[in-house]
Amino acid sequence: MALFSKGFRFWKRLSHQSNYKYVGIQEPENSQFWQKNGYLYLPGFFSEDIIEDVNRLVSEVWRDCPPFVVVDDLVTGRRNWMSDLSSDEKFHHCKVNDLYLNFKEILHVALHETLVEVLAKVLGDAPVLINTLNMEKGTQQPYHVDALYMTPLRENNLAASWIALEDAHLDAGPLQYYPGSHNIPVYHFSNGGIHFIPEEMPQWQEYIQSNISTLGLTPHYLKAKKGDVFIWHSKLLHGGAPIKNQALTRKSLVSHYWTLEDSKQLQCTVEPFGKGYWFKRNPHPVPPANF
Ligand SMILES: O=C(O)CCC(=O)C(=O)O
Repeated sequence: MALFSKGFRFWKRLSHQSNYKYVGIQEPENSQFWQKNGYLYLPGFFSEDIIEDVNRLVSEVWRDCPPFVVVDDLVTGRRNWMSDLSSDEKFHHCKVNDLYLNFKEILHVALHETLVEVLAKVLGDAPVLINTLNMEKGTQQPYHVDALYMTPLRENNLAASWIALEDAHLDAGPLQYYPGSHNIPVYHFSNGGIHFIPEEMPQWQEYIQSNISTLGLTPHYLKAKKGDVFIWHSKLLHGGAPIKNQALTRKSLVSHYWTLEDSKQLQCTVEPFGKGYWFKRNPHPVPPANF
């Protein structure tokens, strides 16, 4: 599929259209970049003001702990309502889930007009925002591919955007990724599907590791600046590097997108926002306290 049929002209057009400071991506010959590497890096995409709107919102959410916000506590490994966290737990590393369901500030960035155009090019269809995650610190998440967990109807019909809400120091557990790993043929679990089966993850890891060695792929670490955007493919191997300096934060917003066609086929309720869409659904269920 010719993803970027108009090549560099497309990017120039985008940079003129954007309301935000936009300084282009990678190299002019980037028409093949996505297919070869499985990611795009868009430095200086969002202005300070826009990012500060998001940071202000996140601070207010942590101050007010609205009853509908769900967090994943990366210390206890539990999913919880933010309003049920103890005062100690509020200091844990947490992923704040799906602020997009309630806050326009998140939709404004995750479905920003220019970002939607880039996502539509890489997905070959209008993007549907299916979740968002706000992080204060590095996740230290093991290497994985998103297609394992947010499994799209068709294996390539998922993409993610990562927005730096502050400068990301390399000691703060930066995003790590293997360029080109999205070209590793998808792994099929014992039921024939590509959605993960927890007991079979050691075999998946072995499979990925052996392909990485065969292809000679090497990890890269994202030293992002505030306002930069990084977009990755459903099968790009990525995770959060270990945090070397625990005093450092690494504020970021991660968003995942399916395609409009797949979302309709899956009978998701989708709402338009500009030229993109978002999946209107309930927050993730929270297990009972002693579960
Ligand atoms: O920000 C990170 O450290 C990793 C995020 C991630 O892997 C994801 O949301 O899929």
